[in-house]
Amino acid sequence: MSENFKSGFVTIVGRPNVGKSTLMNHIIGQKIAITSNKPQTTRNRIQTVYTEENKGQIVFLDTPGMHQAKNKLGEYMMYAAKSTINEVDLVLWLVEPDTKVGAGDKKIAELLNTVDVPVMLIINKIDMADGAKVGETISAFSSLCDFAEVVPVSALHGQGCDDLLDTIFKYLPEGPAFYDEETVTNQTLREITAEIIREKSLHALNDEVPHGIAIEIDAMKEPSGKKKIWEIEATIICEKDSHKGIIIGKGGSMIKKIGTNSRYEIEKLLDAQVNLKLFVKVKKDWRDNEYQLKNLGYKKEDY
Ligand SMILES: Nc1nc2c(ncn2[C@@H]2O[C@H](COP(=O)(O)OP(=O)(O)OP(=O)(O)O)[C@@H](O)[C@H]2O)c(=O)[nH]1
Ligand SMILES: [Mg+2]
Repeated sequence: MSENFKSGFVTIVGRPNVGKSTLMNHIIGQKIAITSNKPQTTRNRIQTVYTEENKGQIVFLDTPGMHQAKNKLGEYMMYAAKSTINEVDLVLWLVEPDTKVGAGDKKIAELLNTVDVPVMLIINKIDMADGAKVGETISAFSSLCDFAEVVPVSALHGQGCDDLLDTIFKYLPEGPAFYDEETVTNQTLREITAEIIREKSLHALNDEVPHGIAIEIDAMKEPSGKKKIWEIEATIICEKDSHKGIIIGKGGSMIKKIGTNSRYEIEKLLDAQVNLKLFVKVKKDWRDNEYQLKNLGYKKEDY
């Protein structure tokens, strides 16, 4: 390890749907966090590790999009995001070029103005805007915080991401790596599997149904002996009887689609064949039930 090796923790915060998870996945070169075009996709704090030989190690924290919580799950998500800002060496605030500074942005700025560590403004999705729009966004947001740096990127296409990494390293202290080079995430295979099924549900379903979904992995058996197939059983939890019907679909068509899309990606993750059985269960208003939330793994104590 080189003498000037740097290491530190970096949180990615911002409003829902601005591309936080996409950016983190792109930087580490693997899909760990699920993404979708629906807001409030990420529900937990997701840690990944980026290591560059002889240069340094960045531990990224992807967080749920900051929004006005409307239920206990929302409160948990806000806690998962907000609590990161006091535990890191650097904060990345991600915004979109077409974002007008709104009440939500002002709230985030207020929060970020309370931290001692440097805050960088990242303008994401520059592939969707011209230079003038990006410039206007920078001016508008610069009045809210005293940013250490401003970096425009496209998380989807990778534009600006090398510059971003170089800039991040400038702000990290010298120190040894926190994790060995092989470590990519703190998420277990079981957790990633559940999230893949939730992502495919988010992609397939519309309106309010996806927001009320959680995934429970009931069984996940590694192949043993001659059998080379993982046996996975999972339950899609929803909060209303009417949602259950929608998730199952006409003649089971919707759940079949979610199952096929999930299996394809879980097989890539596990690099093996998978036999996936999906069930659907209603847990009325689970998003406002402390006990159910904890059972489904949404626990503040984990942070
Ligand atoms: N065109 C374009 N789309 C992007 C870019 N980055 C992300 N997206 C899209 O924006 C949507 C939201 O991306 P996510 O990464 O899920 O956003 P997020 O900020 O993690 O959202 P939450 O988890 O809900 O807070 C997805 O449809 C992405 O494909 C980008 O650089 N360019
Ligand atoms: Mg996300």
